Amino acid sequence: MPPAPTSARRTGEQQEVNMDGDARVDIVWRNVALFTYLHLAAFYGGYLLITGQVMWQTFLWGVILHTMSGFGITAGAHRYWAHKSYKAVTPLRLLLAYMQTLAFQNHIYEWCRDHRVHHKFAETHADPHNAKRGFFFSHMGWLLCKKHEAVKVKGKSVDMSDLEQDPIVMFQKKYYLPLVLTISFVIPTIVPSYFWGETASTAFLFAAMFRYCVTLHCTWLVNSAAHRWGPRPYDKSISPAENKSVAWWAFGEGWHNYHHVFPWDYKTSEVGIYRYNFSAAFIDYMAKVGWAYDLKTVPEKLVKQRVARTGDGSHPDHIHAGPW
Ligand code: ST9
Ligand code: ZN
Ligand code: ZN
Repeated sequence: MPPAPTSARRTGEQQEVNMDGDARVDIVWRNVALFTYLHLAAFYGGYLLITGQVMWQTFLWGVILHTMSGFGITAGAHRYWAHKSYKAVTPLRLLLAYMQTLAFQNHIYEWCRDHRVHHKFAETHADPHNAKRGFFFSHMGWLLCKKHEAVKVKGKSVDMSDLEQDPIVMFQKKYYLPLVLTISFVIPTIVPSYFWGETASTAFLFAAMFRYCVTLHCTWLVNSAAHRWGPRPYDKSISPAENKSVAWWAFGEGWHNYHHVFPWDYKTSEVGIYRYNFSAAFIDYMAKVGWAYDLKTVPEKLVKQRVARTGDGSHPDHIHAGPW
């Protein structure tokens, strides 16, 4: 049999693509329409809240759903599946998969593939939400247009075999649409109307649309704001920064300079210095009850060496009183 043509045998690593030059924007109008609808519905849900038309039980329900979906992304998709920064027993893996589905940020496999490509080729055209293309592109614009060819070509070099062998991930991938519709929209709407008599439309607009939209923006801030603003105590040569506000809104994921330097640390931040790390607290609690184990961290000595070698001088070790 003749050998396959060279181009077909090339891996993403070897193939030449434009990594830094001008990029064409190919808008996907279906997504523009869907996100416009989401934001209009979410604004209306927010209006119902501030005008006192949402029952307190529904408000609490929305907060619980936001918190659960946040942990599904941070402790689940991000720290567990994308980075494998700790191990988890099956009940926790199921809980994380449920909460990640609630967040409706694509299935775990796609979320992790995009995220691994983001780390490997950060701030080149192969990074799906390349922050060099501006705040809006890295925040949400990347979901409104076709991906750059470099994402698809270079993305092939990212190993996904661990997730391909994970039955929970592959089950969720296979049945994603019915799962996400049920878990992220139908259940959040039905529960308030059935259990405490909220109108179905208010439940939908507040607990589904408003809650979903808020969680999305909290997540997207990591790709936009935390890739732009804040000190860089661990590596001054990269754009990801330590952003306290984003850390608050994104459950501890704003300490992004540290995370890009030490992506395997389950805390995604340096212990002792940082705050608002609700996701680390969640994983610590899971470890306490025996559902999470083998939590990976970075030895203090290694962190200090890195701070001294590549930091921008803003680390408390340098200035004895950090900016935080
Ligand atoms: C959403 C995701 O919001 C948010 C992710 C944020 C990440 C944040 C990370 C920060 C850390 C964590 C912080 C958490 C904080 C949480 C706080 C909470 C309180 N590698 O995609 P397609 C190939 S989602 C390799 O269709 P198009 C592949 O062959 C929101 N290959 O490209 C693929 O085929 P298949 C809801 C790749 O046509 C093929 O290309 N979801 C890669 O250009 C086609 O892929 C939406 O809105 C790769 N990375 O379309 C959906 N990528 O998949 C939006 C692609 O079969 N997405 N390939 O293997 C879309 O509609 C489309 O993807 C598109 C691009 C229009 C954007
Ligand atoms: Zn990043
Ligand atoms: Zn990461």
